[in-house]
Amino acid sequence: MKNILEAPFLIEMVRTMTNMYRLGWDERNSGNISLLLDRDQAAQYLDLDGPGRDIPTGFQAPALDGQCFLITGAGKYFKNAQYDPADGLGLVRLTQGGRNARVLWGLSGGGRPTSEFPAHMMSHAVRLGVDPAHRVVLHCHPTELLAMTYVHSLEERAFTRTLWQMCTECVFVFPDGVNVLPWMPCGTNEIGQATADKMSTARLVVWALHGIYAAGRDLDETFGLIETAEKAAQIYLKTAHLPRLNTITDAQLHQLEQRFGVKAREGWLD
Ligand code: 2HA
Ligand code: ZN
Repeated sequence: MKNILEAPFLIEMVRTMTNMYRLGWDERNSGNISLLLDRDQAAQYLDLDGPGRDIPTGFQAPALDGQCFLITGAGKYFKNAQYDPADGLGLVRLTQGGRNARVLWGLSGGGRPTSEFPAHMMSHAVRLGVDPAHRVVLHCHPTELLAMTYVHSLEERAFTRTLWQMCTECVFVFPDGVNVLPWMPCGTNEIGQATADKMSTARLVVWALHGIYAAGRDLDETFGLIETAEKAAQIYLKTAHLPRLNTITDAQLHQLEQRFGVKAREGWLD
């Protein structure tokens, strides 16, 4: 078996967490990531069918039964992942139709999967139905997007259109737009199901007055979705209190659709 601390998926995960911490998106123990692993790749480092510590999940995810995930640990600080990955992260295999998570590596101090495990697993199941190449769910508290939810309408089309108008790249980075959940208590199966439902039509789901969820095919792409939306929110907040003299028009957004071969969410451009 190869050394898992040298596995590209683990190194990339730790780099992503460190980066997100430095951007101020993951204060204290906030934020969580889960990465669906390719079985053949992960089997180079661990016996995926071997024994492990069993943790009841409190939910079901039959579509993900037997799948292995690299996940962040509940209460762990993104800041510290680089110093002790085996404490802050875990590699788990879902068993019993998702009702159990078997820890095969990591969560070394007796830790548990992220408190947002339900939202992650339910979102993976939905996104895999939309895109078989889907692999990553990522949650964090990006400052500008979070601030925007206090001062902007939470209506999804309006929220998305504002972001699309703030940076030329937005409409082709997230043509499916941004869905928005009203504030709800976090860490529950209810917010997990609500998030997963929203994930059926967009890869970005804002949790009003809390943060954001993103889904994608790899860590870079998923991180980049949030990075791009966060930049747009920053421009919005820098300009919202000033007279708007110029804007990217819907006609120009249609030009971008053609230029980059993407289609904006049906009905969200005039
Ligand atoms: O992991 O961010 O939403 C802590 C959180 C909960
Ligand atoms: Zn959070």
